[in-house]
Amino acid sequence: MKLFIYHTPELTPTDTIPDCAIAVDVLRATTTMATVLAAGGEAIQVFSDLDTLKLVSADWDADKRLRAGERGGAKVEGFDLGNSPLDCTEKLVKGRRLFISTTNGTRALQRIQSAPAVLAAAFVNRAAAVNYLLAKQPEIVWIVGSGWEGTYSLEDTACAGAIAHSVLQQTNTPLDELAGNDEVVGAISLYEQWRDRLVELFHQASHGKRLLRLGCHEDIKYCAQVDILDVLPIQCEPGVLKILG
Ligand code: 3SL
Repeated sequence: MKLFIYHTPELTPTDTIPDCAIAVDVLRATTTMATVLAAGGEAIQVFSDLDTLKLVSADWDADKRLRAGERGGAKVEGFDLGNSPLDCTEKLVKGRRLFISTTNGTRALQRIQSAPAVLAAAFVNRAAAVNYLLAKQPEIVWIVGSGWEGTYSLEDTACAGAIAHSVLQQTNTPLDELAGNDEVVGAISLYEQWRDRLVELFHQASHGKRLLRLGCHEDIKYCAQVDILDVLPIQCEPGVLKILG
């Protein structure tokens, strides 16, 4: 297995596809997706465009769907939800499909959607993503951070590093064999430096600061928990993710 990390969708190559691609948006889209499926959501369907989301979801019974829209960290008017994982209780999401559009996370998923295996990972389900890689042994794996509107995000790179670090430890592979690009080495170092202080790291991050300004302290604490959800959102048709199995 060779791992490649790309900090943003914009930095991801357009001339090849990997065997497996993992989108990471720790704050907060992929954390929310894992949370919804862990709480019994039927599926997640992602959109970069809010109008297309409204159009497609209109074909679903109102009690079988939830519409989540986030822009700039805030809930979009007229949508059922923004992008807080803490709003996604079992009572609300069980049996329903989440139609979601966020500033960056859903764009990252769309950017990699032609890969044969597409996963959504965050710190909350890091182990589930790693277990998938260890079981399936895809040859070329991309981990794509969502960033913020084309720029680097500390929290996504730290999570990519956490995935790479765990694969490295569990396979005893030498770093230079596993690392497909320099970003992997940098991301592992970032994770190692902050692994016991993730909330503090998120407070340093520009998007963490944006969420704090919006009052999302509890979201940040929730998103910093590692390996608390044993679920892996995996794409079953373009733009639609479900739990494997
Ligand atoms: O950028 C995104 O896709 C979102 O995750 C941003 S937010 O955390 O919902 O503000």
